[in-house]
Amino acid sequence: MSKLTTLHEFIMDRQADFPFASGELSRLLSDIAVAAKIVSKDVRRAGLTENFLGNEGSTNIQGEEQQKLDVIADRQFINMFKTGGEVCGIASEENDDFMAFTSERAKKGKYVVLFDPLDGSSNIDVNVSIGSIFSIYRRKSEAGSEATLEDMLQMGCDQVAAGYVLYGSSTMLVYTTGRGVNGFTLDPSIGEFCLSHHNMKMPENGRIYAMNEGNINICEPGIKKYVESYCQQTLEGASRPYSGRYIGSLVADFHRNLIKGGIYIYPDTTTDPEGKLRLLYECNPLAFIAEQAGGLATTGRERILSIQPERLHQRVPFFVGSKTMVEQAMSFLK
Ligand code: FBP
Repeated sequence: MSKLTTLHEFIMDRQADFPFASGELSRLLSDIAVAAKIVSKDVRRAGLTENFLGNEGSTNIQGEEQQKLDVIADRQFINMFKTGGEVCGIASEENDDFMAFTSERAKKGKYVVLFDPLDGSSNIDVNVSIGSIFSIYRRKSEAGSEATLEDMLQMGCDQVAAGYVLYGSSTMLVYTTGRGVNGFTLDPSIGEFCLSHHNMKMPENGRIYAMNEGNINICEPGIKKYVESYCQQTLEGASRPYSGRYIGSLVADFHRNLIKGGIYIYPDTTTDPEGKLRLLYECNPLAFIAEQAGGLATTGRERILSIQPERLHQRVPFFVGSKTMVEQAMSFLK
């Protein structure tokens, strides 16, 4: 039987990859794993626990109804970051403004974290896979001072680490520090994330496309043409038509395509001219993972990781997945 490698062991082993590492990033990644275990417990018991399902009765800055579990997960992660000592500030989907932590210890923290505590929240009450997404940067402001907006609005290519947690048939944590992508499955019997997917590579091509086709008539003609005359076209020996698979949970759709090959598209539409998904805590972290696994992530026209953010909750069109498929889809927009 092969030796189980826990996430903690893996992080400590990989610390040697960073000559000047002082352990803070390792501790921060371990903190994220602990918060993920707590959220996983809450998600898996949601149907049994009073007050875990349904709306919170408030809306976030995006005008979306907050689910109770959105707020619970948000609090778990914020509490972990606030008390860990490595993080000086955060921004999350559920909070209008960024938070600069004010304790002397936190102000010395080297990192900022931007995160979506529970992605795909419209699927919580119907027991469909959901996820958490995180993006980590080194602060730009002086250590010891309070975190600033400038610390939050950094380009995706400057991320030091990013990842997601998938609450699916099992709970998985997938992350990168810029040296490849690795996946860990939570073994509830020992309460540990264990290495299950080493050095993940996204297949260069695939035959799965994921898009909310309910929007097909409100997105630009190039996308309609790509879906109808390319993805859905029957062509002998060309592994088409593709299979349409849309879970409506970004993390779940992304994870499937990471393993099997495929493309996920959430374009800009006449109703959402900027697109729906948020650059800082949905698109940048998944783009970092996609590129590290050999895939591509663009707006349909430009590389996601090269966009200079201007606002915390900025939205962008999102085309992510297997390299050949994203290039193909982009060719229809030219
Ligand atoms: P949040 O749930 O975090 O707001 O995420 C956005 C999201 O739910 C993605 O997970 C998903 O891919 C997409 O929106 C679904 O949007 P739509 O319902 O318009 O297809």
